[in-house]
Amino acid sequence: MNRRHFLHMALGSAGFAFTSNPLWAAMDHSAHAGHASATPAMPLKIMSENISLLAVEALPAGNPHAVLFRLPNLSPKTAVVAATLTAEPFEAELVPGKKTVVWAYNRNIPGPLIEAFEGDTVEIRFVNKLAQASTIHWHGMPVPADQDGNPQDAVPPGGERLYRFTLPAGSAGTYWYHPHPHGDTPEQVYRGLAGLFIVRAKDDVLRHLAEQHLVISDLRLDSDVSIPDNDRNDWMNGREGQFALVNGQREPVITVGAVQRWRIWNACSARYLRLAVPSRKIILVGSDGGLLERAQIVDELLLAPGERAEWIVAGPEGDASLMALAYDRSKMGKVAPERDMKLASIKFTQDSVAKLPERLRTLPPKIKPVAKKRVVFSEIMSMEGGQHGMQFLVNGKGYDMKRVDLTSRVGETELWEIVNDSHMDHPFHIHGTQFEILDTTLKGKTISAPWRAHKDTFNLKPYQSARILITQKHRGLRMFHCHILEHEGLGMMGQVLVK
Ligand SMILES: [Cu+2]
Repeated sequence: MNRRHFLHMALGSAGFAFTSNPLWAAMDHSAHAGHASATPAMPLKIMSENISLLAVEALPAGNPHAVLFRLPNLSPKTAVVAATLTAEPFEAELVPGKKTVVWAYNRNIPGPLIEAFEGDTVEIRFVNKLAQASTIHWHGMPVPADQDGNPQDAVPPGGERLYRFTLPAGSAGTYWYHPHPHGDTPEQVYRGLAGLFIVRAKDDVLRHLAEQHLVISDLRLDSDVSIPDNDRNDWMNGREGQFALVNGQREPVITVGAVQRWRIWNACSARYLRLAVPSRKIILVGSDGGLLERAQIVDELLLAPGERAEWIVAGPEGDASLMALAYDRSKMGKVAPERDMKLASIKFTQDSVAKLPERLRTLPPKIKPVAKKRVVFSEIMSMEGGQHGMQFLVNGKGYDMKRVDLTSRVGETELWEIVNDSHMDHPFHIHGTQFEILDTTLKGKTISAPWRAHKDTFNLKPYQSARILITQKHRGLRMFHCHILEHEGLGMMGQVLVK
């Protein structure tokens, strides 16, 4: 925080700059207002210098896979989960013997795991000890709009509020929570604020299996072990640090004896995870919104930022690696070539064989849509005043928290066409409900979804489109946006009012 700078626009040909326009003005932070000048300044915190990154080896690797901290339930009542989440800066020892200031929930990185059953009422007191306004958004969960941490409902520094919601039948799944304030979401997440939420069903057919939880998060550390601000490249492409951690650890060792159920979160700001366990197959049983109808055997699985998956892990005795394989998402500017990254070692200590029921779940039948909507992600590069400029837009507009972009009716099923009219991948996410992908279209070729699933986040390749069925079950205002958090922060977000 002591190295924030505001770049002026004359950046030369080495990189892009951003035009001065109402979008950027809307993103301004009041503390920065004094920087307005004839030379348009970018109203964002930006690193202007080349920082020297900490060597990857400075973080210890090869430790046993850490168990996530579970948030204790303080409620004496049955079917009520009550707890407090406090967001605050604190000094964590990420590198042995050194202190890094992180922002975290209850001093945990990743944040605590909350567990509840369908039918439970959840009461979370949120205490904001940050110097910025913040909210808690319950990513993917069917909670009322006024309990979902909208940017309009920010809790000021030093303030607190209660989030209260009841988990409906059929909502079992693998979720997470993170801040969603206006403009500051990228920074609050990359400094450490994100936690996990599992909703369980009492009749879950896989409930007998032992679980492993793998939260994959991104981290960048300067050579002085501090977390640096975003640079220009981060704002364009989304931030990727030199580390992709699993439960806060570099390359932990996961031991698999008997058959296990893994829940995997992509909690990175922008890093795509093309997950694979080389020479072994993946048994995919769940997505963002709980179990699939049938297990799917795949060689690899792409998890875009915000997406989750459930796997069954079994296999012959031996050693293996969980990899994030190189994935080209068409970043802009001069960027390092994509490369494979090892996330974890896996030790299979016995020859275990997964025996799964043929049907894991029966999803409700598809409902015929009564309305249609179209959402287009786009980027504009301009040469305004001889300067490069870039905007991230939804239906041609940058985010305005006072504007309603679309209107839906509660309980009505709609067909949404989501279009990525840009040259870079963008993951689409919507609040308050989950949807089902019907098909995707790329270069004139339409492909039906390979299996039915409840989703709240999915990736669109450049110029790809998708058709989804979606039903909002609560009234109120909902955001939909790109889940590369820097793009969301720069305006690639819209609002649907559910009446
Ligand atoms: Cu994006």
